Amino acid sequence: MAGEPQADCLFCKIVAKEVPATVVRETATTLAFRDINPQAPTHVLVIPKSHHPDAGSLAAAEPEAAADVLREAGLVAVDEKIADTGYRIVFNTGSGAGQTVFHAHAHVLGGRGLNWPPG
Ligand code: DGP
Repeated sequence: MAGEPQADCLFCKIVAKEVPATVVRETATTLAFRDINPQAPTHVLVIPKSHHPDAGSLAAAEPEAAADVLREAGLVAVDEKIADTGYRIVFNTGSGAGQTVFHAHAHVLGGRGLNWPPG
């Protein structure tokens, strides 16, 4: 069923605390933790605790949880002191766009200059 934990999903395992992560924020519906392979001085992933394969399917199935992810991403930026200098929220969607973990997640990136267009 949509939203249910998936046994083969890495981020569901992080939600279940079966795989360790450096958690920086947690709510009833979301978890924010540091990316294992940071691409900027601040690189935090914000995920819904429910399982949806990407941001679009999350927003379609659980719009309130999608809003929770966005709100938490903004609060991560405040906590990390990158809100004033500028930061980026990225949802890679599909393997052609670099998505490697098919559990919806926002990358929150900041602490260095960020070029546009992205690579
Ligand atoms: P994406 O490529 O957009 O699907 O992003 C997946 C991110 O997940 C990538 O930046 C690396 C990160 N990642 C992969 N495995 C782990 C892990 O076991 N722990 C943590 N904290 N991050 C992970």
